[in-house]
Parts: sequence; structure tokens; C-alpha cells
Amino acid sequence: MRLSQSLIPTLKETPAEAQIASHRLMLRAGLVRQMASGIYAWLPTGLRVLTKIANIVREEQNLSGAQELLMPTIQSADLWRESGRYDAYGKEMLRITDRHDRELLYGPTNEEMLTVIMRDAVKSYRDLPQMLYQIQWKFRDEVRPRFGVLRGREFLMKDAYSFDLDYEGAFLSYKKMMAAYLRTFQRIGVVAIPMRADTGQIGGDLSHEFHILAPTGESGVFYDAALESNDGRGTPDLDAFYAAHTTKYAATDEKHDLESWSKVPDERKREGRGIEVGQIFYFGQKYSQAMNFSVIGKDGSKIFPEMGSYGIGVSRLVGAIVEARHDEAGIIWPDAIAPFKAAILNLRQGDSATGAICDSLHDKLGPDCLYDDREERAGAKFAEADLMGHPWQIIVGPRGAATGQVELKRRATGERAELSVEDALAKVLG
Ligand code: 5CA
Repeated sequence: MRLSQSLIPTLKETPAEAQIASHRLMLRAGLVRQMASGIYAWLPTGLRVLTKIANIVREEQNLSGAQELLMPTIQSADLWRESGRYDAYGKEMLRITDRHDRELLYGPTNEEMLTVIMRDAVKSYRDLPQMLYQIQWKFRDEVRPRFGVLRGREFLMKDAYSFDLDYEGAFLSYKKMMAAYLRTFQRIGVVAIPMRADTGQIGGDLSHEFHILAPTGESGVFYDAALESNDGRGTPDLDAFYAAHTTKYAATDEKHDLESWSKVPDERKREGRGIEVGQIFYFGQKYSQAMNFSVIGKDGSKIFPEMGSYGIGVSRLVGAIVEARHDEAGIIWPDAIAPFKAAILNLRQGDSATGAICDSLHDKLGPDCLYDDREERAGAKFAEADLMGHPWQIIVGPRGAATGQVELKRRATGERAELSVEDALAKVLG
């Protein structure tokens, strides 16, 4: 893609409204713009990141056996009266009245809706277990939307829901989802530690939050340092994998327990702050009973399915990754979700040999690279590429062009090397 023809409104100045690095950098790099308090437009570069994250989340959900569906953002109030949550949810719910005076709401989550879909479709024990998910916008009228997309009012969530016949089945679903989450974060290129957590509005008695460590995180976290090197790729033995990630101490401040904490060796005790990028819940028959969703068991008995729900803050993840991966100059995207794998910087616009090399690189790298073909000073191009955080920069100037050499810079380490065009391409594509 040619930068001269792209909508990438970068800012040189630091926006005054942004208090933390990720919010500043997302505005400065032209990823998002605020349209109303806590409501953002995703500009083309921001959307590329959001889509790449959503696709990794989707692939890992599919691999775990979950089926994708898409439910509406607008829900009927009656649905929530059935579960008893319509009044309980309070002011965080955006309530809407249509032209016929029917009460609607913009969904903050979808337990009720999917329970009703399942109640209509599923009648027998033979139809269970099932796990379904969607990637859809949610709205929560937060009192204090802040930190850009980290705490928005409208935000993109992956929400999955499991339906099982008994506790063992439900716990298996919970473990599978935890494994899928750890694989997802590993592939995205961030460390997110599962921590015992409170269940809040969703309810239930087993829950883990997944936290990316960052000094600006909203939650206080306490954990065993052994968890920092957790490998999310998983093993064939799900129980061993689950145990490896959940038996060492890790808790948010709400669940912090001094007695268990005292058993962690002092040199492994870590206290810090985290950004919650996902949460999983097991809540048993809370919704199936309240909403009268049962199936006929093998012996003819009535079974209320055991349920769980599993969220990932897809739009929050973008901010959390920037918060965890940036320096003075800008963003440092992990390769897997960078908006562009590489930027080509043409240092002498109008020079034919330089232009020819840039054009051929641009052709070979395809739409996943950004070609800075503007009439701009070299310094401005370097600064902008660092700000936008492309994993690779291929710097093409007239001196190198004469001998077919380019400079390749790795954003994360600052390493630079003079290479032939072919070798630079091989590194970027490798
Ligand atoms: N129904 C359950 C699981 S599907 C649920 O709603 N869980 S949740 O409340 O924990 O939300 C899931 C994830 O959405 C959170 O872990 C967080 O990453 C993200 N999230 C929640 N509120 C916001 C918000 N105001 N802005 C951005 N992301 C949010």
C-alpha cells in the first residue's frame, strides 16, 4: 500500500486528552479517533490490527471446537427480565425505546440471548455438549470511560458460551477454553497470566481473568514469578496443562489471599498491575434454571444444562499490546498482528534507481507492506515508521540502490544491516 494514497492521519503533537502511552500512541499513529465519549472509529490501520487479532482469536476458538455465530447488538428488555438481570444491571446498560414504545437495550453481554436460542433448538441430552461464540460489539455505559479503547463504552468482544450436561463436562469446557486463551495470547505475541478472580455481574463461583502486565493496568495483581515463563502452546494432556497454569499463586487484588500468598517463596513474589484482556466464568445452572432451559436426559429426567461464558476484549487487546510494547519513539508491534509486516522507506523520491527497487519490493511484499512514497525528508519518514511500529523497515536510498543494497531495520531491537534486495526480502518474509 502506498502511504501517499492512504488515510493514516498521524499526529506530531501529543494529544492533550490522552493520559497513558497506549492512548497517546494509538491517536498519534492514526489508528483510532474518538467520536463520542468512549466510542471510537477504527481507521484503516487500526482496523488492520483489530482484524488480525480477531482472526487469531477466531482460529483458536474454532480449533477448540467452538462454533461461530453472530447475534444482534440490540436486544429485547424482556429477554433480560426472564433472567432477572434487567433491573439488576443498573446504569451500565444502555436502554433504548423504539417507535412502538418497546424497550430494547444495546447488549453488554449475551448469556440470556444464547440461552433462549439454545432453549428453542436443543431438547435432548444427545444435542449436548455445545460451545458457541461470536465476535461482536458490546456497549457498557461506563461511569468513567478512559484510557482510549482500554475502557471504552462501545467495544469489540469475543464471547463464548458452553452448555454441558453435568459439572464434569462444564469443567472440561472451562479447561479447554483456558487452553485456547493461552494459545491465542501466545500467537498474538503477548504474555497474559490467568488469575483467580471475582465473578461480578456474570455470577458463578469459578472464574479466571487474564492479565497483561503493565504499570498503568487498572487491577492490582499478585503472582508467582514462575508464571511469567508459562508456555501457552499447550500439551496433549489438558489436565496437566490446566494444573500448570492454575496451581501457582496468581490473584487480582479482589481475590488476594494473604495466607496462600505467604507460601510463595519471597524471591518469586511479584506485585504489580495488570490489564484484564479476558475473563472466563463457570456459573452452573444460573441461567438455564432462571430461563427454564432444560433437556431430556437418557433416563427421561429433566436436566438443566451447566453453563460457562468466556470473554476476550478484542478492542481492549489492541490498547493493552501497545501499553506493553512501546518505547519513546512509538509502538513496537508483535509480528503476528502488526498492521503492516514491513515499511519501505524511499529516501530519494524521484530517483529512478531508488524508485525501481522500492516498486519491486512493494510488488513482492504485497498488501501487507506500507510503501512510504511521500515527498518527505528522510528524518520524517524514519520517525513516522518508528511511531507506527512496523516490525521491519526496508530503507532504500540512492547510494545503496546503485549497487542493489538496502538497509533492513528491526523495530524491536533497533538492529540494522546492509543487505542485497533479495536477502532483505527473504528475512522479512521468513
Ligand atoms: N459474558 C462474559 C464473558 S463472555 C463477560 O461479559 N465477561 S467480561 O465482563 O469480563 O468481559 C469480557 C472482556 O471484555 C473483559 O475481560 C475485557 O477484556 C473486555 N471489556 C469489558 N469491559 C470493557 C470496556 N468497557 N472496554 C473495553 N473492553 C472491555
